[in-house]
Amino acid sequence: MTDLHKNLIDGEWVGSDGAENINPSNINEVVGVYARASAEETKQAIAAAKAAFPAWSRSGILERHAILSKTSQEILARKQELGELLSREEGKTLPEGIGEVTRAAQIFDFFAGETLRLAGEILPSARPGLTVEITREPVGVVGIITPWNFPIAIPAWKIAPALCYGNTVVIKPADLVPGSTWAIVDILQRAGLPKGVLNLVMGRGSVVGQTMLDSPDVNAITFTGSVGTGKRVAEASIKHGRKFQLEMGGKNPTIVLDDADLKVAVESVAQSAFFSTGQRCTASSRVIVTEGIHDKFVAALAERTSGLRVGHALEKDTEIGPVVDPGQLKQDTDYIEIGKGEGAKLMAGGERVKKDTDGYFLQPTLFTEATNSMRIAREEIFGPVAAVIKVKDYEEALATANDTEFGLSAGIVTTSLKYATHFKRNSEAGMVMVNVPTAGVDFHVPFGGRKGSSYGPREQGKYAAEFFTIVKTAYTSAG
Ligand code: UN1
Repeated sequence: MTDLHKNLIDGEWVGSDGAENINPSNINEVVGVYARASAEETKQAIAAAKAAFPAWSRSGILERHAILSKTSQEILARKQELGELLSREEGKTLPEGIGEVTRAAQIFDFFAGETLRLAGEILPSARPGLTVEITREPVGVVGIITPWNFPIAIPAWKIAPALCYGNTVVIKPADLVPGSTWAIVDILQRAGLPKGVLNLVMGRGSVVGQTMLDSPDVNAITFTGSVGTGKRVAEASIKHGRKFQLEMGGKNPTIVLDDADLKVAVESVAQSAFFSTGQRCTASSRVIVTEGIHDKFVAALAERTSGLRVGHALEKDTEIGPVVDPGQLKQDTDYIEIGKGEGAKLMAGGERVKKDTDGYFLQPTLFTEATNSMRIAREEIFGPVAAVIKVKDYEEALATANDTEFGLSAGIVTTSLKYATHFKRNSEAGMVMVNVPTAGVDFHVPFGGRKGSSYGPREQGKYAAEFFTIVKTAYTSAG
């Protein structure tokens, strides 16, 4: 088979059989062929990571710094090419694809820097004459399972800290979009990683993911994806007594208050709800609007929504790329029917779009007259679908925003310092956005949610050390 991208196991590229990676903007185009690992190959990858751990965990910080820094530089130098690859396999627009690649480079750069800032603490002991040292050590073999919606940023924000703190890695990217992860693994390998430190096993969750979950030699698993799979990761990990970190769904609210700047409100909601085709766990799908601004806001947002240009991800004027695959498209269109059936009013979109190429194009879709008890306001759709809920005042808006099983990101658009301040303190989300979209986060600060959205320590920034290291407390008596 030509053009087969293989798995990386113990420093060797292996695999003879593969699956086609299809472009959702044009389903007649094959982006590439990617090997699918067997359970046996996954076990070999885990064994290789285990064998590589003792040496890598003691490797010098300059070696780790050089590899992560070199990786950042190559990703950045190739951002156009890698951005195109990402947009072709996942369907986000080219500027969004290049933006995500840039973010991946920034993440590697950040963790290259963190290798030089590893620190501990020294405290006097409660017992005179003793000292206490608190240090962080790597956890061991880290299993990484990533979703399809951020094919390069999420692998980067899990691989970079794992390696920075001295862990070895087995990564399984989403079966739908293995290309971007393959590219960064190739870059890291050429940047000088010793064999076995980073292993790539592409393929199915039921084979590769399950083998990782069942292995007693995987010491920690970091997962981003659906709630259902997250629960399976949790159950299997508790059974093995391993550390785990989950980033799952969201049903993120944006509150728009009477005193909001209308333009800021419309842009913020359009961007959070529809950009990246709404396929972000940070997307805003519940728009909670107070009654004084409601009609004006809804009219402006409906106009903006209808004007968004849907099309091929690589075309110059496209603002909204295709849905990723037929399964997600069906989920989106099913929820549009559910919304209509529940009595919400379809204000914009709702239909598939025909283009020159055969792709999964769907109009951004806006419902109004929704209530917070409707399924379209409670369940994560993961598509370009948002529902407006009208409320009386800020107090009702806050209660509605918090009335959800999720708690990842929450926004408010207001010019009132009083309400903005109150919302920052009383929102039950892990990330709060004032006059900015709920999606689109910085790379150097903690990321994560509360309630049903997340489990375990935060990702990103220096807070990543919490998951990727284990604390040791050493007592010394001078003699
Ligand atoms: C962002 O909004 O910039 O899967 C990132 C997701 C999140 C990442 C969102 N983990 O959508």
